[in-house]
Amino acid sequence: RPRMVEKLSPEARAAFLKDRPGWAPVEDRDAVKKSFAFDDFNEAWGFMCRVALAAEKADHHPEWFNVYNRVEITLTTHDAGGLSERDVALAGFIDAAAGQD
Ligand code: HBI
Repeated sequence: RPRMVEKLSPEARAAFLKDRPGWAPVEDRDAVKKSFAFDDFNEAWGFMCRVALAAEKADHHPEWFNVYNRVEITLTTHDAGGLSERDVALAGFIDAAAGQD
């Protein structure tokens, strides 16, 4: 059964977008998206492994696309029908895992 979780308030959403450079709202969805480029596929895949383990641990999973050294990640909380604190937390982990902190 999906866990109950609240959507972010407008203020929390604005703070999220201000505090986390590169994450941008997605058209026609209450979601955010960010693109990453690594030196090669090996680096991209290692990044995805780190994120995958954190996602499993948090039971909160990204929507992502990978081609060679590029990874595009969209975050939203399906159980909430939009952005939640889980997305804020995962975005922070993702940025750190990409070496952006
Ligand atoms: N990942 N992005 C995202 N959104 C969710 O609502 C979600 C998830 N991973 C697992 C999960 N929910 C669990 O609540 C399952 O029970 C659905």
